[in-house]
Amino acid sequence: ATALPVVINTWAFRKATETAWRTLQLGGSELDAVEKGCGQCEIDQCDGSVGYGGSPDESGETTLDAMIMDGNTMEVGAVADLRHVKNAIGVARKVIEHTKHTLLVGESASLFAVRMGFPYEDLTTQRSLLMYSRWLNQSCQPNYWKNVVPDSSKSCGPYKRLEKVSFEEETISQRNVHNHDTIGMVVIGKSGTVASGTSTNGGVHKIPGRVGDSPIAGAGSYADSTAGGAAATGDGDTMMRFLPSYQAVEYMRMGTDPTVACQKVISRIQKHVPKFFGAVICANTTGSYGAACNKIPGFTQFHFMVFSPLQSQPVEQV
Ligand code: SD4
Repeated sequence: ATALPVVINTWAFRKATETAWRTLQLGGSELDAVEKGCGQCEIDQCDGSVGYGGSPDESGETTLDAMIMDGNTMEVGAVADLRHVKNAIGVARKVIEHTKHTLLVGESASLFAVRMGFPYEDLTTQRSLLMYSRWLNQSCQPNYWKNVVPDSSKSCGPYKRLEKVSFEEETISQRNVHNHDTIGMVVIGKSGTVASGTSTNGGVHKIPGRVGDSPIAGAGSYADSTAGGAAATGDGDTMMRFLPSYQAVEYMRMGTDPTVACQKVISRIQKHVPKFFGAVICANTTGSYGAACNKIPGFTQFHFMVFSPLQSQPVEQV
């Protein structure tokens, strides 16, 4: 038996894994498998944190981040703060295929998507409207602000800047535990070709314009057919500063076992931000794979999915 091909993705998003696997079986490329696998989660609105109808921002809108990377050519296509288009990873794929750019953002990315034939539609659903109105009317937690105070009696802002700023330790809040579950996927084909991708609707009640780690090459995911692939999930505002996916791939290039590579990446971030919420998965070109997460209260186990010729039980955990 051989360990290739392999499909590995963050969280127990089984349908996404199966879709990627089936795509390979039907003769699709590794990039096709990543696109279809992550695209399945966009259709299924996996955990409410991928695709339309989730994570409304402070103005109530759902915006999407996604990327796809070809580990043979080292090309990346990505979209960030994408509005009104559901199939974010599909648009990311068109960025690779039809442009010399790597990353398109905001409404301009939506216009590009429309030119590529994607429907322009409302990403709001009953669920996201309800989340938004609850947030406005009840808690109105300013999840992503610091060193500001409400300018009015309403605690959801507008905010004004505090002149004298105080140091705040990064703490775990509800925002980063379990409402924040990107799909990140690595596919390695029979011949060792690596592709990777991500798709997410980012953080709940984020500040409009916020872009996370998911569409950033080396942060959200990374693929290099001479070493392996990796993908990350978690608090993107923290994780994107460390390029965890790039680092995991570089460790594997040096011969580090995939599990150890993921652990080293997590502990490096943890040294600076002890309570960050996040996990990394990776696989090398022989089909060995691994994962690690930062174990914090409320997040002591991380589930991920693996499909390979050696795998009978796809859900794994660390
Ligand atoms: C983000 N990393 O936008 C994404 C969210 C996520 O598990 O991965 N949650 O920060």
